[in-house]
Amino acid sequence: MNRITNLPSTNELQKIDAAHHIHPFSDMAELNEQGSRVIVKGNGIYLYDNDGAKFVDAMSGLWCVNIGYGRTELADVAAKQMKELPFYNTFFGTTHPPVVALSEKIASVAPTHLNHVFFSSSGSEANDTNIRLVRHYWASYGKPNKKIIISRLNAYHGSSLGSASLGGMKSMHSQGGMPIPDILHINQPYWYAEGADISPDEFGVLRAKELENKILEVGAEQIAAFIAEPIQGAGGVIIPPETYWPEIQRICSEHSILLIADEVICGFGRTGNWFGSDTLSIKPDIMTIAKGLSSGYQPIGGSIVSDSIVSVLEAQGGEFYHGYTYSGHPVAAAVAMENIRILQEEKIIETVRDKTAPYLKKKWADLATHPLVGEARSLGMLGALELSPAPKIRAPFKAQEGTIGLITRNICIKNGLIMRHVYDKMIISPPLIINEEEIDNLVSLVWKCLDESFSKIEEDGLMQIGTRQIKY
Ligand code: PXG
Repeated sequence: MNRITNLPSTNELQKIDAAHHIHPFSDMAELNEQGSRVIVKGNGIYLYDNDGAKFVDAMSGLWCVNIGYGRTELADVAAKQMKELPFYNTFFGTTHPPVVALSEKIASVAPTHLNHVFFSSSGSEANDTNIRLVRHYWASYGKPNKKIIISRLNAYHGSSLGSASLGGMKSMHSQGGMPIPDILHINQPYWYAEGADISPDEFGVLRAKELENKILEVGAEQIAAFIAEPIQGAGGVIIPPETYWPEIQRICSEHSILLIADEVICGFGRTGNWFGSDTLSIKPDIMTIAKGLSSGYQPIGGSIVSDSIVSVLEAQGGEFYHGYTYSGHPVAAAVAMENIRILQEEKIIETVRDKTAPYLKKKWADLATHPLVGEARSLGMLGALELSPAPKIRAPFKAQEGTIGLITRNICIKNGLIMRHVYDKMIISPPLIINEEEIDNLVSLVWKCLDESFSKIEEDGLMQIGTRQIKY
């Protein structure tokens, strides 16, 4: 391999990393034993490690580098802003031009009734804001008992105490005393694994009705909001049946429950429109944003809030005792603004909607004919493959859930493809700038990796059918 930097050797970096760096979501002993992958450079849809190996980044970093790597315009804007005004806060009656411009810009691309932005530095913080905001809203409205937030099992809303409580990952709840009080969970609209013999459409309605049943059980007078990702990302790119969202929308309106669409992954073009809510015809009261807002070039997130919520808060008066030092950080705001300029001027979202997403959809759907694939689904620039030893009957493997996914993931890395596994699902979320030729290359790499994985699984005697245990 040809090294492309003058950095210390990979081995040295790994040693120092192991000695001093605690990684997110990692088994420390195992990782330190293996050594971390050292990524040093990115360009377009490609990443390079410290030894010069090149990877197709089919995950856009962590679902965020929507405009791809290497856009120096964003670096220039950041440098300019740092020289001009590297920081000032937005507390105590102050503002600054980058946050003014970005707020207006976000309001202009968001659904027409969402015109107010509360900024954070991440999706987790934004969802923490949402918990406090919806409770504060109902208290201001004269209904202080409306405090409960309903979410879904296998949702991901972040890693802070509040946002991870909203999330429905049982493994996360098992550490650190979660969920916090007044958060309830219903089942997810995951037809492939949980829909048994009923049709996706019937299943979508049934799963949405769980929200209504929960509201009737607990009492709408106690419930503040329902939160959901339009399409679940970290849970495994779970695309709900078409019947699901209209029914959820009806239930929220009829029972006066606020609807929070967590657009951290779906927002800023991922589904072929500005927001997943546009693609799926959802009308949320609040949208959570982060990731694609700056294409990951700066940490920035926020909550886009409806006119009607803001008018109640204004009418009530008084302070919302909430804010982060970096709410509306000028450098992050300027970079986000530049990212949106690029999305707009280069018509990146239109290209996804009209050209590359339909192209990916066709190519991705062909993968369902592979003998290891039980379902190949995609929407916009999101895709998932359900691995199965008996695809026709959507059977799970006998091996512990995640074993086959991990084997396949490691084969992908070996072949220069960064594709994630969520248990035995393989998922992609490539940069929105991926072109048709790159999609061809990505999908043929996926075929190759699936073939290798198939052989390895057979060789290891793992092609055995098991019974489904749902894990989050
Ligand atoms: N909501 C959604 C829908 C997300 O996907 C967050 C909130 C939290 O955002 P921050 O910026 O606080 O991380 C996310 C983040 C994974 C993975 O393994 C996914 C996320 C983060 C880390 C790992 O797929 N999504």
